[in-house]
Amino acid sequence: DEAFRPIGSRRTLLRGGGPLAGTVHEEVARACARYGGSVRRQAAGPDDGAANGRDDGGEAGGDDGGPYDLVLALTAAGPLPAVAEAVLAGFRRRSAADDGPAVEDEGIGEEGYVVARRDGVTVVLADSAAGLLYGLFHVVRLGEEAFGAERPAERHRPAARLRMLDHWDNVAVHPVMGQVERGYAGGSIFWCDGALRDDLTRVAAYGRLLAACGVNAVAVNNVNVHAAETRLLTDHLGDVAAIADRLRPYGVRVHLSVNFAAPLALGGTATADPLDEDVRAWWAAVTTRVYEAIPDFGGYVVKADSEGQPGPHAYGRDHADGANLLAGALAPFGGVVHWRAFVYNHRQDWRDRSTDRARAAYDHFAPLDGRFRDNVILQVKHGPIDFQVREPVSPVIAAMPRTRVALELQVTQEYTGQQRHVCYLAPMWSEVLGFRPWGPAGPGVADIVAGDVAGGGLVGVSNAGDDPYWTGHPLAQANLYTFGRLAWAPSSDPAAILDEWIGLTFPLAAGRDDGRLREALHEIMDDSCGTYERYTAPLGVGFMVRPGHHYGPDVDGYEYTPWGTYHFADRDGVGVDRTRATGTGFTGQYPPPWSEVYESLTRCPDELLLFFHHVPYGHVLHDGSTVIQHIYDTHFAGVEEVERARLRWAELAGLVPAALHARVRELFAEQLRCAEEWRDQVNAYFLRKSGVPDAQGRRIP
Ligand code: GCW
Repeated sequence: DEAFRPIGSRRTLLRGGGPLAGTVHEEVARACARYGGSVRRQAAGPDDGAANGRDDGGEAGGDDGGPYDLVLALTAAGPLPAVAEAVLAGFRRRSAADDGPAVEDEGIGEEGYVVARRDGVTVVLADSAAGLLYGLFHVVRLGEEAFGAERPAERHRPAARLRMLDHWDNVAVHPVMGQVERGYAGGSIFWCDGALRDDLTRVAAYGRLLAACGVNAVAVNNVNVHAAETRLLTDHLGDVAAIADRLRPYGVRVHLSVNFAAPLALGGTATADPLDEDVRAWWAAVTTRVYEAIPDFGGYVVKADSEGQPGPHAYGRDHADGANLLAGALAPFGGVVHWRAFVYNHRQDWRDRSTDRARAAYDHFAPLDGRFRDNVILQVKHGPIDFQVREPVSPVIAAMPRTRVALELQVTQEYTGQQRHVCYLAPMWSEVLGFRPWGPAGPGVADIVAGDVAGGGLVGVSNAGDDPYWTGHPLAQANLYTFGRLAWAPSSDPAAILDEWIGLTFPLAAGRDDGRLREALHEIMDDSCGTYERYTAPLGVGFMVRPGHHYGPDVDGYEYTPWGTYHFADRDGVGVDRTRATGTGFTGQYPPPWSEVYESLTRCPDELLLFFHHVPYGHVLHDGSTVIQHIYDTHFAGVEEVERARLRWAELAGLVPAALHARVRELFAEQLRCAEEWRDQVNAYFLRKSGVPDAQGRRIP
């Protein structure tokens, strides 16, 4: 709320009707009530259902025609104040000149906005009220700067149309996974002990938070759909509708994870076979009722034939048959199916060297390209395994030119410190988004998933819960914020987004302390993901974590299990041979040049060496170090970095609220303990296996 001060202390005119413009009005009015400014609303124009020129303004101010410091206006809201007209005309002239004559009619675009400052007035224009809301948050981000020097009209539009968060929240507490699967921020904001929460205030606040980040869709239950959650589709649909009502004012649509076997499980049909007529009719009828209750419902999310979830394979059908069944039910209403590509054999025999979990998603889905209906979105985890801190980009993303593909990122820190460690994930995400599967001349991942209408967008597994700081670790909020900002503008610089987050989260301190807080937070967070990588699994090896809960080190924890995640360390070397020449052939799932780069021991990037190759401990990396010495050096360095960050944080007492400072201080103590544990286990393990001592003679237990 503090970040609204520059707006709340000024005079605002809002032109535009309808519920979302109402939200903008409430936001500004609330800030004005707090900081002494005024807002006048004129709900006018053909698309807002209000009488032309109707004026309900004046609650907080009562100005009669200005002057205003800020004008927020829908382009269709009838005659605009002169300054807004001038900005609009200027924008149209320039966009015509920039992009060629065809752009003249294009307008500002769905969810987009134009922001400018002219003749001492800050102007935000949008074609839709959602754009107006995002424009308001743009002004909030600018702060005082928004009311300073003149600014030429700038247009902002989201790169991806679908910017969604998946909640792995269970309705009923799961005996193993609890209320939120892989949740590290307390309970669910939606569900508690088997039911919808009575008080949904927090859900509305979440909608507001998401709009500020640019997120516009939320799936409200876990992709592992158990018995209680299956019924959200039918007799508990009212709960979903209640959540949708709270999120709608912030432009956030609700999606639901569904059980593929729901028609069978709920007793509606004798089978869940996707080609069965009764099954088709069941989904059609159920989906019609969903849209009666929630007219702007987003669609279904499905984890099928994966880790024990039911799917089309039981009936001899494939994923396209399964996805198209649900897509058919949703199509009349404009809904989409997010069908997850996270499909692999989790009952593998570790003795079998030919089966490679990394290959699985491509092997299952690439042959189906072209078979999916156009309202199916294939939701692909960013790496071929499972959200490890270092993986190559999934080859599936480049393998499905005739399928809409969404990129799935894990905002919740299952494998990256579980919100007890500081790990700012944006640099990793931005590397993924910038990866060019066909080499420097081809499109990047961001172009594929966010691009035009054919893109499936970005999906993040949410890290938010009912914790007072939303995300357990207060600094983990930056990951939530950045997820939304990168989905909106994938080429943004992670450090610049972090800077925005710092300004919005600590507006007073960030403004008043001469940059001390900003500087320290950048030092602590900018490369924290690199630090995490250094003290955990080296060179692209993954899953050296404690089985089950996945926190802390256990080098051999998954080595002889059915999950298909191995490092194959022995006395001579370490790594997984995924080459075509001598290994599992996974490198062949990439187009050139990467199929060649990854195949080659000399060209493979160091950080992925052990993902693609099994090498001796003495193998020399590009920087001249050996694999074994690299393991020792990075593990010592990673822990030192954590210790430095911890001390840096200690210096910030007084610059941030005391309780927040204490929470992070406690978490740093745990992070340091855990990082030391990682360092010592990994170093000791490889010293014992290899017998090669540390060149620097440091103590390895
Ligand atoms: O990362 C793994 C998690 C599971 C999760 C699964 C998935 C929801 O350990 O908890 O299940 O991925 O993405 O489906």
